[in-house]
Amino acid sequence: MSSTTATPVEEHQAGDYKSELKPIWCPACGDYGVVQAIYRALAKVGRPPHEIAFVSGIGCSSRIPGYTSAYGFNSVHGRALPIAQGIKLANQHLLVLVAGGDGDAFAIGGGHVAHAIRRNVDLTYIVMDNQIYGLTKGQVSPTSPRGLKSASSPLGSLEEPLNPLLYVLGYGCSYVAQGTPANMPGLAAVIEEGIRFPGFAFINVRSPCVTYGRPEQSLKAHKATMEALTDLKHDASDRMKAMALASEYGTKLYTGVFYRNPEPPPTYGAATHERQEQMKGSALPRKRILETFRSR
Ligand SMILES: Cc1ncc(C[n+]2csc(CCOP(=O)(O)OP(=O)(O)O)c2C)c(N)n1
Ligand code: SF4
Repeated sequence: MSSTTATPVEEHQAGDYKSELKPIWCPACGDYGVVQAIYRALAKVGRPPHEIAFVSGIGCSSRIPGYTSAYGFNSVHGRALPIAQGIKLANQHLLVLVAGGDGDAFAIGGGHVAHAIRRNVDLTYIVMDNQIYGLTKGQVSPTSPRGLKSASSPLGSLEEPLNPLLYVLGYGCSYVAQGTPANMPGLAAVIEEGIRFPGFAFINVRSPCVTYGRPEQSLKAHKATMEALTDLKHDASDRMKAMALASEYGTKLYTGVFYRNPEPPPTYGAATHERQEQMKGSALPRKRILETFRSR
């Protein structure tokens, strides 16, 4: 169970996490399914909405916090993670979720992902990877396939796509999963597990953009091609095997947990708490810190 659990778990229904705002996504956008899966996962975890903070950047997918009854911050494009880390460190008892698109996460916000992972702040990061910029009307994103014809690449993209799964595994993320709204129970389950995981958890959600995306990224296509990692008997405690499977991003649609660190490292919150305990009763380190600041 995550260190974020502050109060006894209560009985909650998925509907308790729904806000009064009506989503304005295009009809049949994959993000409708993602927000439903998030409601289900939150109900299972059972924390009341006022103990949850939901942070996003800017994009279609980044509207998600507004559709939940948790505290929400639809912030700045690419900056959801620094804001979420600040919130979590200021109030360790809050359950902090972060959401955004593949552009928000891996283009403008790409640098923040590595640092959030190495700090290991206890956050759940849900990326709606539709392999396109949706909100700004269909430009290539970091995960768009090479050759994609789009608003910004009319003759076809010349760039290799980034692999979000390998990216986070490479930086040492301790919980890495993938889901699709084509399999709602599976998606809700990996989100729930990510929330409960003690540390930074990353969930790549292949959420189709029905307006600017490709037909092979539709829910129908996902249903026909997705393969559960449990059916492959994948051992999710094996990081190297996880990386081998993750390297098939773009050709295979695996769902489930790629990697779950069997010995999760201490979270940043736990490490700062320990440091504070060490400093208790000792004026020296505090004095040294103050002297360092004054000498600047
Ligand atoms: C600093 C800044 N740069 C660019 C933009 C324009 N912008 C808004 S959303 C977005 C990309 C949206 O794509 P993605 O993050 O993948 O989310 P999606 O809309 O597909 O869910 C861009 C480039 C902005 N709002 N702020
Ligand atoms: S543009 Fe694409 S991602 Fe945005 S709401 Fe429409 S279908 Fe969804």
